[in-house]
Amino acid sequence: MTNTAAVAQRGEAILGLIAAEIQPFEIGSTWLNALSETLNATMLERNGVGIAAPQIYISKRMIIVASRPNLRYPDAPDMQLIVMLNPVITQRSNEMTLGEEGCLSVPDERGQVARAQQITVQYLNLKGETIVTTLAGFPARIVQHEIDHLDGILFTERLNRQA
Ligand code: K3U
Ligand code: ZN
Repeated sequence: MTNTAAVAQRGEAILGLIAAEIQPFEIGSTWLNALSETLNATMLERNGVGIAAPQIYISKRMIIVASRPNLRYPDAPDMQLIVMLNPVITQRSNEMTLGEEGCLSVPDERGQVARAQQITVQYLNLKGETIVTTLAGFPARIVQHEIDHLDGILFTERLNRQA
């Protein structure tokens, strides 16, 4: 069984850092694969739909996206889990959409955040292949939330307080 990790909580310095790019020599390494397993196990244990490495005290640009239907987003797609290394949003729609977000690092708060409705994201998978994919709706929201973690931003800094 894979180990889970402690999750950094709001106020801890690691959540405010810009995470480091994953270097080519790290791809395929035992430790990078183990990091993705630990991230996944930690996300599943806490019933999340995404997680970023800085949330488990590793300041590296790795995220996991795991959209599934839920109470707030009953029509969300049930996607295979995606591990993204060095993700970059290369296009975002002008159309924005408000939606509820939560965070494993901020367990006592939820709120409405405006995000691009559709994005194109480029990343490396665990094999080091470059993937370009376009996502809309809830999966696009998760990716934007997780990339914010890589840039030291919490959803609480983006809350739409009028909503
Ligand atoms: O499952 C959660 C959820 C919360 C609000 C709406 C739908 C689902 C728990 S919070 C969650 O899974 C975060 C995980 C985090 F913080 F580690 F990144 C991901 C997330 C939830 C909702 C919108 C965007 C991102
Ligand atoms: Zn979060």
